[in-house]
Amino acid sequence: MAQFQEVSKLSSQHPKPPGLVLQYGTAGFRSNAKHLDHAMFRTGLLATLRSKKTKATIGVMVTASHNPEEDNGVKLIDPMGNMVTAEWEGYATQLVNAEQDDLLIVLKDIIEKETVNMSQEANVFVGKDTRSSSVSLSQAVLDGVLALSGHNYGLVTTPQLHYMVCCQNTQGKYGEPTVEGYYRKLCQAFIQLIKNASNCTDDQKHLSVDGANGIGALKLHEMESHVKSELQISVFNDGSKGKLNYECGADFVKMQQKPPTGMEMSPGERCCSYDGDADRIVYYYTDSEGQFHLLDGDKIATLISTFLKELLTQVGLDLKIAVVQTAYANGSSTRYLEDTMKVIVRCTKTGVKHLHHAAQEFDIGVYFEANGHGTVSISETDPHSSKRKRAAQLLQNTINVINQTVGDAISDMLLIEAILAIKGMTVQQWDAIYTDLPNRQLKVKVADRRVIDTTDAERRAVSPAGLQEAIDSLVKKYKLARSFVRPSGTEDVVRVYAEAETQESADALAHEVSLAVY
Ligand code: NG1
Ligand code: ZN
Repeated sequence: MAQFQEVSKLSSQHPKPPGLVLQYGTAGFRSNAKHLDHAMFRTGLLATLRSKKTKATIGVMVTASHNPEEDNGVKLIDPMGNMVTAEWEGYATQLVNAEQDDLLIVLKDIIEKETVNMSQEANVFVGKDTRSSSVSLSQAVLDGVLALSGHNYGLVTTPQLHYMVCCQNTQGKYGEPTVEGYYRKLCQAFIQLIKNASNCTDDQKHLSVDGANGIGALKLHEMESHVKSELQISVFNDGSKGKLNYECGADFVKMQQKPPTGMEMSPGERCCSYDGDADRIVYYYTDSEGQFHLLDGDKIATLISTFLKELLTQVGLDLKIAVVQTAYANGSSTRYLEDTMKVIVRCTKTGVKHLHHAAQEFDIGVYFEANGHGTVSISETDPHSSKRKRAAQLLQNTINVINQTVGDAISDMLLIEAILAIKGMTVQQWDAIYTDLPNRQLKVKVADRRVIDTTDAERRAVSPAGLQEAIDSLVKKYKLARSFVRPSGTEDVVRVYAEAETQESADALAHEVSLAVY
């Protein structure tokens, strides 16, 4: 077939380095950008097949999120704006790792297994972040999208592409599939929400944002006019000087537990950081003693779920709400949510697709990874079926400000800003809801990270033999301690997490556990 000849011809322009093996991990393929040209081309091919199979628009986002500028990556977005299924992740790995001569065989195999109708039209949305390598790599994806119906959105945040794919596949029900439509929907809802805030001072309307020198900074500038004077944003690390994710961004701030470089902060001032593709956000401030305070994904989930729970009581609809976390959630947050707030808390494996899935089991599922990646999923509900008009309108606007397809720094930021304003809450008061247990995360390089296998939402190791017992006996030495290890899905490392009553104990425990991993 002519189609396959075209694949052969184009794939020779995107040859696979012999022997190179890549894995479709937690967030798609991710590696040094030098190794990814063939993976991009082939992901483009697979996206076309997925689109034909689902008879819907599929997204392909070129980004390596919070990784260094030298890296890049690619992931597929399914019709409703969520992550692609596990089966198709498997196909992606097979297709990308097929040696050059076997490419057509593997491709035809997938077509046969999935009974893809090759005469069906395909539609693929492609987006990229601001990395220098994203230009040629997204071109490689487009080469792979054989059907010329592909739509190249150019520079967008990851969650914007998820949003637009969902809008396209719901015939506009979720919104208009354009970046402009995205700003309009979210910002209009934000403006409506903020009307419920009385006595908001200009100081409270100001927010400093660290754009991680990435796409988020660019998009914030585009959004500014839509929020008018209701939110005054100062953008730092906007890409004009610094390097992407270098000593800045949400991952740096969360891992280092200190402010990003390139940011001017005065004591008590509310600040936040995005990551390189703007799907994560963390907040922070320094107090008058110069002490740094981080408000991570767990604090964000707490704020949002508290607000929603109160709102549901006001609306008077019987809806079930839950918070979904991972093993990385701070123990204090879980305790507060379960014991004080009395909401259902679920723990899943790392990776937003797992959280998203668990959240969908509830009418309202607030899900956040501790690193600030998360959003709220809301089942088909009609707030206006409530007789309490004002509360119903508040809930409707809250729903509209949320990007339900995936974690989204811009949408989360607008929601958090609105909640703080409505509740008349300062960042210090928000921080004081509960006190984080001191914690430490470490990375350990091992010969083969796959020897570590885990269970119980990654909280316990089942192999290698003896490792969990070793961790258990180390944990026993410290008060309020907890620790676990798991292989990373995005880097060639094993991650170690420890928390305890004091920072010294958390540091010591993390160190001791990392020695046990060798
Ligand atoms: P891995 O490398 O599998 O730990 C990291 C984050 C995830 C998720 C993905 C995708 C941690 C501990 N892990 O995954 O939460 O965000 O990257 O970006 O933060
Ligand atoms: Zn990201």
